[in-house]
Amino acid sequence: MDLRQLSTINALSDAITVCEYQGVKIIRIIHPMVEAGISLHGGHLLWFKPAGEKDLIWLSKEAEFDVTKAIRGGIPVCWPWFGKAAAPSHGFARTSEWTLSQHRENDNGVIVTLTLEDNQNTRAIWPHKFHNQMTFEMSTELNVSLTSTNTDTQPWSYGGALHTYFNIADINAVTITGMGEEYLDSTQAGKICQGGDVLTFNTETDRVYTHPQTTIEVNDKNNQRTILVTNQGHNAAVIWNPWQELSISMGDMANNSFETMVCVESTIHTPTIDLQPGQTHTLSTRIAVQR
Ligand code: TA6
Repeated sequence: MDLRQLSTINALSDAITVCEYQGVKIIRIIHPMVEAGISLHGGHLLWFKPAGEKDLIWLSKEAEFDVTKAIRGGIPVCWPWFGKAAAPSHGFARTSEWTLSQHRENDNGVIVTLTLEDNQNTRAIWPHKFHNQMTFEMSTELNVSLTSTNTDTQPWSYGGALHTYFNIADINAVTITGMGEEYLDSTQAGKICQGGDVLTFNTETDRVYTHPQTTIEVNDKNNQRTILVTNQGHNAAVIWNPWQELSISMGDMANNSFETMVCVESTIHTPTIDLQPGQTHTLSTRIAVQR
């Protein structure tokens, strides 16, 4: 199914419509500067394409749209923990229903804001009160920010990630710089390792880089472009490609689809962020193309 061709169930403005696929509501943006789609299930950006550019974000052709599962590809919101720190893996934000709270547009692009607050389901998993706001600023660049507020009477702490899947021409020709040298290797039980200045791929790669530069550069050589990923509010950058064997084992990824994706994630890993009642923290990622 081409999600971009779904029929409209509600037009919010000239550029913004709501459509639905298998019970999942999608905010669809068709604007002279940008095309994008955002699922309310998960508060999850699905596609992003500035005018005249190839898609920047990868979405699995086998992605499952099921309100009990996370969507494979796009930008999953991992919150309030990263990975298997607790269950479910990567937290519950990516399988929760978010609310559209604001949308604005002008000649330059579109801004969409979604919110997620604690409810009976979230408190059964994680017993805290919170208010989360996701803001998507979409123009020639994409700026995604997740602002978390402690609305409880007790402090709590959180981790997570904006787990962006990038669309690349060929993983064998991709190089990444700016991720720093030290990483925890998740394929070796989190062993602390030192890498070089330039990361290339020829096997499963699952790393938590502990001292990334503010901007990480993904050289998508066969698309003749460099994707600049500028993160803030993070303390790590996770880089992931499952390679062939793991892709084959995953029901929501085509067997060879690892060749055209790589994740570079704005991550709160260790330490997690402590928020006192009323306090706020923002995790963000800005994605731009340089030619
Ligand atoms: O961010 C990397 C990672 O944590 C990997 O370990 C890998 O499992 C990936 O995320 C996908 O996780 P998911 O729960 O979406 O299958």
